[in-house]
Amino acid sequence: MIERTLVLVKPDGVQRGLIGEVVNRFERKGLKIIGMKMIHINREFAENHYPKDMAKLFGKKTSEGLKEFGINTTKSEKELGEKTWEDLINFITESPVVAIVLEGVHAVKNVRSIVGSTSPHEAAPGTIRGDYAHASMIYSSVTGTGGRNIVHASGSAEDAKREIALWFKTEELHEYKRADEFHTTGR
Ligand code: FUP
Repeated sequence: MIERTLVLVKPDGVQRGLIGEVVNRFERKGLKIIGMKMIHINREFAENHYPKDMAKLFGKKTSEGLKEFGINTTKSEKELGEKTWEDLINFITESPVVAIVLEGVHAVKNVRSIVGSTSPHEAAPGTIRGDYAHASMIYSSVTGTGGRNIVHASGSAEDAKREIALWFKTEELHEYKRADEFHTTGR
């Protein structure tokens, strides 16, 4: 049940000086930081992190969002999805990000709870996205600004494995004992 998961402090989080705030939320939960670095990724790297087939999902979501707000478009779902994906790639490569690997019991689920819903306007207060952002994903699609939601967190243990292997070499991940480990896990 001990899992590893990847978190990114995205360009908006880094530019807003929120690195410490983000890191603190995971540290105080008792999750162990086993890898951390700042990196300015290029387009090729970004396309590996956010594979282009995500555009399909974005197309559906964007099209539904436009309908919800009564915005007419001549673009197809495919075009809308590809544009949203393109905006996301431009955003994630605009300045450095901080990549973090966290380890702990059910780390994937714990981290997703702390991060909050993808679209900041739906993220609960108390979560990172709920406390520090408010613009929606549909707003970012309409304005072409990229989804500025401060952090990325792996969606599943399987995604986490793939993402950690992309961002970190084995020797960049560290083993050590946290002083409070016995108290947070009983071991
Ligand atoms: P999440 O798992 O919370 O990161 O969300 P998704 O995998 O659905 O989306 C990945 C990233 O794409 C999000 F962080 C933000 C961005 N996104 C958009 O920019 N527009 C959208 O309509 C949906 C997602």
